[in-house]
Amino acid sequence: MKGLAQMFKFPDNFVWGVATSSFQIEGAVDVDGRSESIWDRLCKRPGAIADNTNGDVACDHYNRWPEDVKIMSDMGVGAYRFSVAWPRIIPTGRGATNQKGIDFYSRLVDGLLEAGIDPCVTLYHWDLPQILEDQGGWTNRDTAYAFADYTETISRALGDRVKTWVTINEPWCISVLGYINGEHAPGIKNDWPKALSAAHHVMLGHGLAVPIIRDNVPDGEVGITVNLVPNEPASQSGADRDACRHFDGFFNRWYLDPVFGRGYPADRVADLVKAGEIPSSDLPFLHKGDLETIAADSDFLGINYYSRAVIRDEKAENNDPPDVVSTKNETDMGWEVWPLGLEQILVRLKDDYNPKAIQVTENGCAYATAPNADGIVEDTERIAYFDGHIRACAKAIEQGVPLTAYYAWSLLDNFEWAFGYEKRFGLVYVDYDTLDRTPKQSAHWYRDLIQKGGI
Ligand code: IFM
Repeated sequence: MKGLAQMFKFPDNFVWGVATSSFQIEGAVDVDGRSESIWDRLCKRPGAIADNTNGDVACDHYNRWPEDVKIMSDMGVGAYRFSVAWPRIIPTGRGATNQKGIDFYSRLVDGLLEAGIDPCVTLYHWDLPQILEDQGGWTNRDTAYAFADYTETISRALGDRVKTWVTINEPWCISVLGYINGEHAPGIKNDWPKALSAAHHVMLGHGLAVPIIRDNVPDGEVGITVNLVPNEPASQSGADRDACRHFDGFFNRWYLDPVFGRGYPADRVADLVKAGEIPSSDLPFLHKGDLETIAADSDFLGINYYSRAVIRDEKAENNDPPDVVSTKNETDMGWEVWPLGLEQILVRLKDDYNPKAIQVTENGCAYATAPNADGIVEDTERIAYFDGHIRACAKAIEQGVPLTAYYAWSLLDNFEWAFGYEKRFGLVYVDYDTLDRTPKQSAHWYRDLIQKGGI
């Protein structure tokens, strides 16, 4: 691998962006016809959110979006990835469109384009209308078709101006955090049949959405975003290597393989049966033709990268001593800072799956830095994190990875799901009492990098 002693210049058309999602920043949960989402409901469950907060106000982006667009424009970003809240567009989940919801995103899109920022829309970033959850949510196959209808509506409304579309954000989180550890909505625990059927219907929704976007946005591009965790065994023992294979099947291949036309990984299905999580290798949710639908020809693969995993089989007796250990350099999430993992996963995607293009749709870190007495937010750890990971992108491009975009997570400090507002991922500090925004030093650093187009 070559070093990067001199400045690495990214391709001229490389997209530098920032990302957010609707529930995490918008607030205004009960205005202009928006209905309840599964996250509004989960926030009401005692103990579900670490700081007992909710998304009622969040960053008040619903009202303050012009200020946020101005901040992005000052930062010089080329693109803004945001998600559309399904409960604003079709409050009943399936059926009548709420024009006021469409109008909000339409104004935002126009504001972005006027500022020279390309919108990138994520259709589903976890805020399912609660009314659909009451009918089984993603465990109900009908939800995939409801998602297709919603895709039709919103891509017709915005497709003349929005050219980049992400169907689903992070199916692993929807499935495992929603139905196994229960920290995410709908907050169900240890139910593998539900987790797998929800994952399948989410992926089916992706496959159904792709041709709809193609029809409504012929000059657009569409893909799914998966969160990937590169992994390596703590030692070369059979036990650690097998645990690593298991982890990779569970985290990465379960989503990548079907999207790339390979179906669900057989070894992972066998693991689930062996562990008694599902009764047999028959996957009852899998209908004829589904795998073809899920493997819809996309324009890019979106990946979200935060950290790696070092895998140890803790149950193995007389296991080899570990020769790989995680470093203690961790963010406030307790996630190891490991830029090499981003380079490795990008190269692996090229080698194993050969996507037409890859976009890093999220990468970022939580650190609690607040403004100092002079009002400056000196978030040097965040700068170091971004620097390391953008260098990793550069090295991947040098190795032939078709990486076309990088979106920093996140534009603003925001609602970090089950952690509430305690974890701050923003390039911009948000004072949750006043809702004032203060760009952190990392925002200035990112602006300079974008201006230079290299690192
Ligand atoms: O905040 C989340 C985002 O919603 C999805 N990807 C990971 C981020 C950090 O946890």
